[in-house]
Parts: sequence; C-alpha cells; structure tokens
Amino acid sequence: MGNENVLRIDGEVETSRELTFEDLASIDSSQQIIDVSQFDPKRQGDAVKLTGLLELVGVKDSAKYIGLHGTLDNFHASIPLAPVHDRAFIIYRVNGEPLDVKSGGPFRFYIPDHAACHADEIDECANVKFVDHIELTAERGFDNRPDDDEEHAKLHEKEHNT
Ligand SMILES: Nc1nc2c(c(=O)[nH]1)N[C@H]1C(S)=C(S)[C@@H](COP(=O)(O)O)O[C@H]1N2
Ligand SMILES: [Mo]
Repeated sequence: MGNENVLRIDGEVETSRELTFEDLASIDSSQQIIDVSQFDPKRQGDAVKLTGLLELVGVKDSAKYIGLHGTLDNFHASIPLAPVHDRAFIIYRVNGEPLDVKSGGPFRFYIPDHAACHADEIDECANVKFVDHIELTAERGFDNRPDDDEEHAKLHEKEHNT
C-alpha cells in the first residue's frame, strides 16, 4: 500500500520520486504560488507549479500524457501533458498546514481556465483531488472520469454523501 501522504511521480521520467509536504514546501520560490485565490476565488491555499515537480524528476521526451491518480476514492484522469504543462499546479498547503481531505488534500491537482465537466479532455473533473500518484505516459492512460451528464451527476451525488 502506498502512503497517502506521499505524492509519487513516475512513468516516463528520469528519476521516480516520492514527495512529502516538506519536499513540496522546499521547492524554489519561483515555482510556488502563494494564494491560489488569484486564479480561482473559490480556492484557498498555496500551490507548487507542475513545472516545479517535473524539474525534480526530469521528464522524458516520450512523456505525452499525465495521469492523475486518486487512490482514496479510486478516481483517475489521463490528459495530454503539453496544454497543462505550464499552467497546472498542485495545491498542498493552507495556513501553513497540509491541505485537508475535505478540500481534496493532501495534494490536489488544479488547472486554471479548465472547461466545464466532460466538455473537453481538460475539464473541471481533471482537477483531481487526493492525488497520491502522478504518472507520465507515452499513450493515454487509465481514466474513469464521468463521460455523460448522468454519470457526472451520480459522482457529485456520491461526493455529497461522503
Ligand atoms: N478524487 C476525485 N477528484 C475529483 C472528483 C472526484 O470525485 N474524486 N470530482 C471531480 C469533479 S467532477 C469536480 S466538478 C471537482 C469538484 O471539486 P470541488 O469539490 O472542490 O468543488 O473535482 C473533481 N476532482
Ligand atoms: Mo464535476
């Protein structure tokens, strides 16, 4: 079993890593976003840019997709890397503490200017909560996001009851 407080990054990378809250907090300030409400007034806390994580592992040229795995509720998305590479970030800290599970912590993937759910490959559903594993792949990987309104409504219903 993986440790849910660790973010594993592997796949098409030079060096796989398992990162803790402290590891993310130690990434250079140029890669930190202090106060994500500047991107989305509904969100709070601090984040590290995806580029900051990717620098730590070294992305191979063969990496074309990024897989976001949330083991906690078995939610997974696989999206093209290029369009999110420079803008996505991982929210990990609120008031100096790890992001709590209620807010999608300990690690929450976030893409500013995402499309509405299942409107596009890069949609709000791809803002995966409880991410414990980021996997770079050459081809599209496992993805169980809802693909119609009914499935999407069921997902939100389920979320509401947990
Ligand atoms: N792990 C996980 N991440 C998830 C989901 C989920 O069910 N599980 N739902 C997605 C959907 S459909 C939406 S709209 C947003 C909702 O995020 P919020 O609860 O912070 O508003 O999270 C996305 N990320
Ligand atoms: Mo959604």
